[in-house]
Amino acid sequence: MKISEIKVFVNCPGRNFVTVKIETDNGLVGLGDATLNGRELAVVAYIEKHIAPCLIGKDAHQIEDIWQYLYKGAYWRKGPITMTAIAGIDIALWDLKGKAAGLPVYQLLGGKSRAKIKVYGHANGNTIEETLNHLGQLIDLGYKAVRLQCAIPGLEGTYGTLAGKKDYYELQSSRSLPPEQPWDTTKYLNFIPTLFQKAREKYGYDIELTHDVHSRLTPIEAARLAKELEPYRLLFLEDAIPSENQADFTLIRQHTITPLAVGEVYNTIWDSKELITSQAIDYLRSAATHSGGITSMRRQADLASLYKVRTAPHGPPDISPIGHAAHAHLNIWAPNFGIQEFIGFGGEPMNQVFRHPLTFEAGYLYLDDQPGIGVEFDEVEASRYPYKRSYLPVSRLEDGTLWDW
Ligand code: EZ4
Ligand code: CO
Repeated sequence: MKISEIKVFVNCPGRNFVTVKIETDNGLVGLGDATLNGRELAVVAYIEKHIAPCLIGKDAHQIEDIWQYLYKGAYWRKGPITMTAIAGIDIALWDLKGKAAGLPVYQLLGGKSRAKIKVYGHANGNTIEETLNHLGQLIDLGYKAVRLQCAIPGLEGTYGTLAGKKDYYELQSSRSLPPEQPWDTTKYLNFIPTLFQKAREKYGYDIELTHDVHSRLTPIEAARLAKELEPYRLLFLEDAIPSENQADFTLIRQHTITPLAVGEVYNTIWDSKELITSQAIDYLRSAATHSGGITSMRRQADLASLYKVRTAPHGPPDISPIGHAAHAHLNIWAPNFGIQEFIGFGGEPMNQVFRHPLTFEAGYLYLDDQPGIGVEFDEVEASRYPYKRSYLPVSRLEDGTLWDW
């Protein structure tokens, strides 16, 4: 099964997605997701100009060797552009191997550890009342776990509060430049515990709740928030701090029993190695699409399992249905799977461009048995939705200081 062609598609059927298609001399086709939100075209060039020429003629079955070739062989290891490009290729190769074997990818990983995949949704609002009404709607839909975000009084357009709107939050800007959002840590810290207090008063303790700080606090501020949230028993607090310094999590840990989750911007196992082995975190949120594909995610899950860290892959709408399907295969296999972030694919035209094997029902995702990853990509339909340059917002303090995000 020799690689005969590698094609890269960039489309915007609601969101920008980079889709990798590998063709082989025996007529099979494998699909991978290589979408890096806001920096998509750098990954496209990396694959088209630098990776594709090296892989033509190679045996598509040699997934591990190709992964090592692209990681070690480039000399320039790690980094989001490289690892998203490797991910796109790696996911497509697993898809091919599954199709060649006539088996779903989870079977190649070792089979099912569970029948269905628990997910958490997002409840958002401009006020606590709005957020709690949204939470109520998700509980009615059967969600067992929900992330709560709410606009902070005095801070317009806080992260996550636009999720109900069609364009989520990055494509909201009418200019095609990064939107800017204000930040104030004091206002934030004074407000968030009340959101969770009211949520528990209204809905009790059966529904599991999380919150995403989006890396805006310092370690000691994060420790204070995590401690103040203890009475509300979060499933986890996500991205409490930026994590260039992995040891910072130990400081938070020493102050609180609120479980900690991090990893959506990680691109290799090295980014989380100390966090896992020191048991400073409870959930690892790295994503197949940004973290070197299925080959790398399997390795991360296995390391995490030794230290009682569970997997909770990043599942935003800027990961394509191919990336989500890759997660579903990993999640249904991983003995230490925790929970998957999932807020749906936004209906048409997404579902026409990507036909995927996932069904949401009552708080769980179900994965259909199909060979490979199980996604079909309609190139003709996709070509009707050209790429639109778009950016994530940036965050500034009132005095103009650029802030973490
Ligand atoms: O900001 O996917 O947990 N989810 C998140 C996401 C990320 C975006 C970045 O592209 O934090 O909404
Ligand atoms: Co997040």
